Amino acid sequence: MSNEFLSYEVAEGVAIITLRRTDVLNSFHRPMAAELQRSLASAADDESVRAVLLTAVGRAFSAGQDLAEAVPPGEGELPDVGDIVRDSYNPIIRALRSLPKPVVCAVNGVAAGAGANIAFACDFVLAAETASFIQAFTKIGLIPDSGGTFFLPRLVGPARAMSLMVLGEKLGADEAHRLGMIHDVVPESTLHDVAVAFAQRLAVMPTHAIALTKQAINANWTNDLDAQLELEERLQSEAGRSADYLEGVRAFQQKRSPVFKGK
Ligand code: T3D
Repeated sequence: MSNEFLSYEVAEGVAIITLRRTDVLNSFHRPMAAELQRSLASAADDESVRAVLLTAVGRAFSAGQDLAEAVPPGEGELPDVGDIVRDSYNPIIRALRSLPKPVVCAVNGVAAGAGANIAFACDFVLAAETASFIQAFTKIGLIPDSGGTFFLPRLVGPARAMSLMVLGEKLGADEAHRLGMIHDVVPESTLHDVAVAFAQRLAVMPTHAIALTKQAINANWTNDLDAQLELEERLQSEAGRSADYLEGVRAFQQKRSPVFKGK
């Protein structure tokens, strides 16, 4: 797979996707969004991949939509920004949530607009101490997209979500962690190594059970209790038929560490 605006590599069961459009703070234009969509599809299809790490180089994780693409300089007809949301961001958010493997996002700097909400759609967010999150949308007269209006109220409650989304103030990594929006905060110099090690740890866990857990978490956002209990019953049956379940129990009985194959 050849990419121009990001890199994709697989090592030790982890697909590492690194945004590399540093001159515009890794903001997304259609070609970079398409490359991320393709990379997520590859990670989903590749059996050797058991965890995904999404990160970036430079001083930002992503400044969201490339505003030069959204509103080209000069005269002329404006593109329908709803088309950009449909083509660029919605497929990315759907891919992140349906990917049957854990996705770690390592936020190395500012994550603004769609950049922030792509991070919040991942399963685990690790942030550098110096990272920050901004719902930059209202500053330019837009509404939060990329799942922001779905994830943020669920992460922090509707009142706080409204403040974040309407006021568009910068939220530091420590505060995001304190509010329960992200998994952890680490010193900037260690972020990459910590994130790779964390993704590698996930990659030797029972991948299928993690995928089913993710499925149940996705469903909890719309299910009532009865529907969720029924889903747990069905998914637990499926997990109980996996080789990893047998291995987990055998390893426990034999007082050794399990060797999970992800199936
Ligand atoms: O199509 C649609 O619009 C619908 C989809 C919407 C999804 C969205 O994500 S909407 C939100 C879009 N993002 C923003 O509005 C954020 C804009 N950027 C900023 O607010 C700030 O740049 C940051 C808070 C992210 C960082 O601030 P700072 O002071 O650290 O950096 P800077 O000086 O503002 O930016 C550095 C360079 O990156 C600068 O270019 P220059 O002057 O060095 O040549 C700046 O223009 C460029 N840049 C930053 N963000 C974007 C960008 N270029 C294009 N698009 C950007 N989003």
